[in-house]
Amino acid sequence: IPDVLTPSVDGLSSVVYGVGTLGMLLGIAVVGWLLRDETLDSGSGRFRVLLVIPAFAALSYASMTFGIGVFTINGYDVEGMRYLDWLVTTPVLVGYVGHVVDVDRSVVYGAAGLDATMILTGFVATTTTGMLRWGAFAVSSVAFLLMLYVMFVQYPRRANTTTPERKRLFLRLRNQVGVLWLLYPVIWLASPVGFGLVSTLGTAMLVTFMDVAAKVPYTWVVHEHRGIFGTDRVSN
Ligand code: RET
Repeated sequence: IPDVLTPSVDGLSSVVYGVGTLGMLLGIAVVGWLLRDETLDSGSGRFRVLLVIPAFAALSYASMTFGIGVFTINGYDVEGMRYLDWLVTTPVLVGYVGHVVDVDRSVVYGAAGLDATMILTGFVATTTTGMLRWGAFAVSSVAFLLMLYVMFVQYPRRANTTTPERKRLFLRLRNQVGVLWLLYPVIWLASPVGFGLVSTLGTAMLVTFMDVAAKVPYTWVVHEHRGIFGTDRVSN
């Protein structure tokens, strides 16, 4: 049974995670500052909810900085808080993209469910060995591809509100997810848990960079377009 409660993280990775924590907090601070003069009923209230994404990640990164939730299994260090962060926040990132063009709830939940399946089976791949590991990796990758199919094919087809502004925001967020997220399985394969082409520290740096890049600009982009949620209410 892995010992989850005893802090164990090497010094340099810990520094990288400290930087990740600051990156998430800085992202929140910038949006908070940009919103300083806006009241909650100006349409930005709806948008503010998204700040839970970098906020949850900041907590997760702070934990990892101190080695909390890090356990060693099959000889690899696994950050439990990272998977918890991904499990909670990535379905929100994916679901919100559909919400922007007012896609029916069932489709949004379908995409979010595929995303959660991808993260859970990815966690299984990370913490097991042999056939189970590669089977779980394959299932996770298939869930990822299906999720991209929903975002790229079903979301546009099922959009109920496609004003030009909504469409523009939709495309920016969706394409960001479609491009950036493909690197995660590549990094996993290159990391010590995969083929060991990149060190533990290198993996920590790459994933930290990716996590900040996937979360902080996302909230900035939505912030820029927050006007679409003013008078024009989303019905679903
Ligand atoms: C894993 C390994 C198994 C195969 C696949 C993966 C995909 C992970 C992804 C993670 C995205 C995380 C984000 C975090 C934001 O902060 C689990 C690495 C497909 C796509 C966007």
